[in-house]
Amino acid sequence: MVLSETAARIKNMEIRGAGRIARAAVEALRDHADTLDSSSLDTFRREMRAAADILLSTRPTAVSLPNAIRYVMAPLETASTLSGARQAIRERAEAFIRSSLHAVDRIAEIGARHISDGDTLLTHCNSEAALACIVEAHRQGKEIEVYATEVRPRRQGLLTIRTLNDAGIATNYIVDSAVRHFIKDIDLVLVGADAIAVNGAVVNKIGTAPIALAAHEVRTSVIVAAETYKFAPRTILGERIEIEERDASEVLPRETAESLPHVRVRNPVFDVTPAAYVDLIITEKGAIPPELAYTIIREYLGWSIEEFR
Ligand code: RUB
Repeated sequence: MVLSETAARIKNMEIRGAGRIARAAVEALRDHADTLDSSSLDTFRREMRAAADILLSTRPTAVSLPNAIRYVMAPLETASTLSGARQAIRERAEAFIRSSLHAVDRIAEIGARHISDGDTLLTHCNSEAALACIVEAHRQGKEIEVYATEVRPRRQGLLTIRTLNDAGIATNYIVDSAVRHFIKDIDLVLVGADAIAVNGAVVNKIGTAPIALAAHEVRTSVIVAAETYKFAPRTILGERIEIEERDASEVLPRETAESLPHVRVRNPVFDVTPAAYVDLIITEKGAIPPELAYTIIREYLGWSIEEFR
């Protein structure tokens, strides 16, 4: 698949979820590097940077995308030959994909430890990392039940209930607004993340923040399953994570919207859950309280405050 096709599929959400987006982008960069017929190293650098920009412009919130691209493109700066640069990009891309898949497996093992026999869980959206924990707990023989939300407007909940059903896990499918009604029956909220700020705030699918608030009210734990490359280094600088707002037609058919000239349909697709409403973040390096987000950025992503000076 050519790079522009991957970019289009990420933009229209055929490829979605922060982890999958990062792996698809990295694969596209690898294949692009392999097929480019550049006349010099400088041209190759320019063409690769232009390709990276196309991928970066697809979805603004999932920080896994710029983190993965930064990792794969780093050898461009240091390579001394065109073939060396191409080779290094290929190696890094493959290493990223391998470690990303391995991270999900590790998160599943660690996350499953936080799920007890008899627990009723609630998950929102469709997170590969969060679902891996749930499926692993079930595989270990823990008797669990799950509430999965619909996730308006794109209904990612349908993907989630398919996975849970296929794993043989007892699942309840509810509309997003039913969360507060059921929250008292929930032992643990388990979700994924598109980005985690240095202050431990978690950016995930719209509706996560009110779920965390409802959980906080009844003292139900909220756990976030997220690979280290979901942590957002630039938040060290105070940079805010952009919240993507998608087309209104995802919420209301265009003709209906056009018949209501005084109505503006808003469609932000992520929200921010403050660290105070998050009990634990499970990464492949271990479980941390949200307050320790900076250590992940420094130790595992290799970004330190000095880099911004
Ligand atoms: C997906 C979403 C997921 C995170 C984590 O939003 O919010 O919870 O991306 O997913 P969208 P994963 O459907 O708009 O991409 O754990 O699979 O990376």
